Amino acid sequence: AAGTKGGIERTFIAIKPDGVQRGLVAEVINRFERKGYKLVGIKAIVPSKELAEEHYGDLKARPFYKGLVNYMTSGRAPVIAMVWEGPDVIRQGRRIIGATNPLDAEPGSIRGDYTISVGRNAIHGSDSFESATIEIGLWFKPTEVFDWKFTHEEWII
Ligand code: RTP
Repeated sequence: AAGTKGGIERTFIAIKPDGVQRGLVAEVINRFERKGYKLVGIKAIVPSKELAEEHYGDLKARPFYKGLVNYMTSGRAPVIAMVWEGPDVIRQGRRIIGATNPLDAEPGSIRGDYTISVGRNAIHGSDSFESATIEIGLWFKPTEVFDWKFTHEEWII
C-alpha cells in the first residue's frame, strides 16, 4: 500500500465527520471517479485517538490540535477513508479538494463549493508522496487496498 506503483501514484483521501454528516460522500467519490481516478480502498472508520493524533502529528503545537483530534474521533459520524490511484493523483487530489481555508478555496473545488469554515472543511487529502505513503499505511492494512483494472485499461492493450 505504498504511494506509488509503477509510476502510478496513490493518495489518501478522507471525508471527515462533518462531510459525512452533510451528505457529501457520493459527491466526493463522484468527483474523483469521474475525473478518471481509481478507488482502490474504502472504509468507514471512527479513528482511535492514537490514529488521529498520529495522522495530525505535525500539528501538535497548534491551538486547534486538540479540538481537531476530538472532532475526528467523536464518532458522531465516521470518517470515510479512501485510497485513490492514478497519474498525479496526489497533486490533482489537492486541486479537486481546494485550499485548506474555504475562504481561499476556488469555486469548483470541493471545499470551495461546499464549505465555509477551516475547522470544518469536510475532507482531507495527502499533500505529498511522503505523506501519502505514511497515511495509507496508517489508515489501511495491505489487505484492504486492492489492485484492479478499469475495463478500458484492458481495451487499450
Ligand atoms: P488536511 O491535512 O486535512 O487535508 O488539511 P491541509 O493539509 O489542507 O491543512 P493543514 O494545515 O495540514 O491542517 C489540517 C487540518 O486542520 C484543521 N484546521 N483547523 N481551526 C483552525 O484554525 C484550523 N486550521 C486547520 C483543518 O481541518 C485542516 O484541514
